[in-house]
Amino acid sequence: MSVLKETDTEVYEAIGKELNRQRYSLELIPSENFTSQAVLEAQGSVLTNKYSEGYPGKRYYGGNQFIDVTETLAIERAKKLFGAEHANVQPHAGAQANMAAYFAFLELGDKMMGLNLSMGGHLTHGSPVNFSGKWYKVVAYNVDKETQLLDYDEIKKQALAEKPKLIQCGYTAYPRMIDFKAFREICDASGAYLMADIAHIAGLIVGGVHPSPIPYADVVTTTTHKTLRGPRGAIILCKKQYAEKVDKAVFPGLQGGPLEHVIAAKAVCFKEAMQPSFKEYARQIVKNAKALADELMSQGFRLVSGGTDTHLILMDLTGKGMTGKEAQEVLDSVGITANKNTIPYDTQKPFITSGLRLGTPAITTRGMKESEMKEVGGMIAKVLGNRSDAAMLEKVRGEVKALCERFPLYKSLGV
Ligand code: DSN
Repeated sequence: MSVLKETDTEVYEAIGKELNRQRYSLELIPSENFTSQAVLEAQGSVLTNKYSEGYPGKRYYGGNQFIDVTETLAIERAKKLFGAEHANVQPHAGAQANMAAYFAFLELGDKMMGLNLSMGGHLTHGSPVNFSGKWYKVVAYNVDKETQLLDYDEIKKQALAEKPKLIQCGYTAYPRMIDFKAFREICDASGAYLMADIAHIAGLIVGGVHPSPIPYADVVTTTTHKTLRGPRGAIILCKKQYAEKVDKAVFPGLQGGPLEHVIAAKAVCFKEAMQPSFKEYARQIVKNAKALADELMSQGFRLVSGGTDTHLILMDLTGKGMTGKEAQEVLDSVGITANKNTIPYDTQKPFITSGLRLGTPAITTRGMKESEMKEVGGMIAKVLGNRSDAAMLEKVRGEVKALCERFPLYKSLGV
C-alpha cells in the first residue's frame, strides 16, 4: 500500500501518470535513461535525512558512520570503474561538477576554450548566458563546416594563438568519437589543462565502446544518469595531484550538504556498470544507434556528420520544410520523445532549431535491438512525412504503444 497515495493524492497521481508516460512512450532523448529498481531504492532511502558536510572520516556533523560506508563505496567503485586516481562523488549535477572543476583549475577571468554550444557543446562550456561565459574569458572552437567534425589541426592553431589555461572537450550533441589523445597533444603544445566532460558517453567508455580520457585529461567530469544509467547526479575524476583542490572546490567551495541518498545510488550504479552485462548493454546502445541512423538515412533524412559512432544521432531537417521544434512536437503527440537541437552553423534560434537529437540508451535498456530500431525509424519517418494526417498519427500512436508493451519498463514492478 502506498503511504503517499493516502497523504498526498496530487503528487501520487502525477508520479503515476509520469510512470505511465515512461511506460508507453519511446524515450529517444540521448541524455535520458531508466535506472534499475536497486538504484531507485537507494535513492529513495532514509539516507536523505542526513547532513554530512565534509568527506568520509572528516565530517562536520556526528552520526555519519554509515554514510561514510556508502560514500566510500561510491568513491572506490568510481575509481575502479573508470581507472581513475581520485574521485569526488558529491557534485549534485553536471553543471556543479563543471563549476567545481573550473574553480579548481582556473581563477576568475582566466581564459578557457570550449566547443560552441550551437555546435554540440554545453551551457557550462563557456556559453555567454551561463556562469562559465560570464566568469571566464571564453574562446569557442567550432566543428568543420563541411564535415561537421572536430578539426584537431584548427583547434590546435586556435589554442596556440589564444593560449587558454584550460581546454574543455566532451559534448552534448556530437555523434562521433572524441580523440582525447589529440586534445592532450594540443594542451601540451599550448600549455593548457585538459578537461573532459564525458556526461554523454560515460557508459560507453566503461562499456569499452568509446576511448577513455582518463590517461590524458587532468580532470574529468560526468553525470551519472545518462548512458551510465544511474541516479541523477555527477562526479569528478582526476589525478591524485589535483585531489585536494578538486575536493575543496566542491566542498566548501560551492556545495553544502551532499545528497547522500543519491551518492548511495551512485555506488549501486557503479557496481552495476562493472558487470559483464553492462558491456553488452553499451555495445547494443551503439549497434542500435547505427541501425536507427541507417534506417533514417534510408528514409531520406540527412544526419549531421553522416551518421554516428555513439549513442546519439543529430537529424538535419533543413530542406524538409519543418523545424526541430515542429518535429519534436509532432513526435511527442504520438509518444516518441526526442529533443530539438541546433545543428552546426544553424540559422534558426536555439528554441526553434533545424535539428532533432535522438539517442538509444533508454530504449536499449528496455531490451530493444536492431530490428526494433528499423521499426522506430519507420515510425519517425511516417510521422514527420505526414504531420497533418490525423489518421496516420493515430495509427503510429498505436504502433508506439504496442512496441512499448512488448518491452516492459520495470518487469520486477510488473510495469
Ligand atoms: N541536458 C543535458 C543533455 O540533454 O544533453 C546536458 O546537460
